[in-house]
Amino acid sequence: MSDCIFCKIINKEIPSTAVYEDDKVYAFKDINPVAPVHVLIVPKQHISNINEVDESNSSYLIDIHMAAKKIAADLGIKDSGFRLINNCGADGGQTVFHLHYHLIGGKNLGPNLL
Ligand code: IU
Repeated sequence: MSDCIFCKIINKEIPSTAVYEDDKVYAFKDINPVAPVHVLIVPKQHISNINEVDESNSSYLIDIHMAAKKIAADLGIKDSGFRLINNCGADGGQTVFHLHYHLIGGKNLGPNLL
């Protein structure tokens, strides 16, 4: 999608710090990290959010989870643990409307989600 900032990041029109890439998924460091590890994992196909996931594109959800596992291992947080978060829609706190999962870790995040 031409006016989507994450599509521009995926297409390298806007720079980012890549952490992982394959033919389906791109992952890069969040510009405003909330923990020592804060990576965004996005499908290369533009999907606005979970509300747009259907039978035709749901395999991206597996691709994203598999990428998260690889990235966590590569960054040394697989065994200590991490959090994978998706914000969906306005009340969910979504600010960029290209499906993305926050992979957060590198410290003890505690039991609370908020
Ligand atoms: P949210 O789930 O839509 O709220 O998260 C959007 C994230 O995208 C947020 O953590 C931003 O810091 C991050 N981000 C980024 O890494 N690079 C950008 O160019 C923009 C947002 I715009």
